Amino acid sequence: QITACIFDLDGVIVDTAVYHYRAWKRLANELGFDFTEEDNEKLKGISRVKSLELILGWGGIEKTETEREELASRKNNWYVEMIQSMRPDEILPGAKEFLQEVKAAGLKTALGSASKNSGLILERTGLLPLFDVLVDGNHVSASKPDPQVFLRGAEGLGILPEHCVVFEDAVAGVEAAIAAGMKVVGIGSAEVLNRADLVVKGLFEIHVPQLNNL
Ligand code: B16
Ligand code: MG
Repeated sequence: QITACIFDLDGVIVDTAVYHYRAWKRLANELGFDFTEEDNEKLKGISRVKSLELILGWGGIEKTETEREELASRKNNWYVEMIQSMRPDEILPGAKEFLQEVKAAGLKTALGSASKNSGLILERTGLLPLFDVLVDGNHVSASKPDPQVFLRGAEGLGILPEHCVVFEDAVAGVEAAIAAGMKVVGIGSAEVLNRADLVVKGLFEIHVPQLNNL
């Protein structure tokens, strides 16, 4: 019996990947190299620090930890500047409707995101009231595929992992949900997210009655 839904943010509820890409690209360009949108795919669901490490690797650049911290915060400032002006019309198709349907059915909702900016994004898009619990990059010590972010969410809701279903667009996130002992609905390509219990194109394709048949 499913009694809670745990949502990833970027790629499931909103599409902030394009803003992350712009900010990381600007940073890479300042450092004298570039990377493709295809490379950017590899950053989805990955923490800020890990993303920077990957990008510096692509550019063949080595930096000290202090320098990396400065670079990560420079990128984050540009990113925050862009998401400040996000509007409710940037919510992905069906996401708000599905959240409302879940709440109306009496299920609990939690956010399980790697982003340290999730609060701002949910506030800007007006989705904050639809979540019972928020767990993001500010609250965990290990990032996806570690299950911590989802286990914290279940804990916060007071619901056992086996009664939770996770909605995820990233391979690392699907792995994290499985490791947490939860059901998982992949958002995106069934080929890529082949370990998910079900894969849909977006939250517009799923409804509450389906959740107990995963
Ligand atoms: P921040 P999610 C992830 O969000 C993004 O997919 C990933 O690209 C980003 O690096 C990460 O959040 C950290 O974001 O720099 O805002 O802390 O998909 O886990 O909701
Ligand atoms: Mg995601």
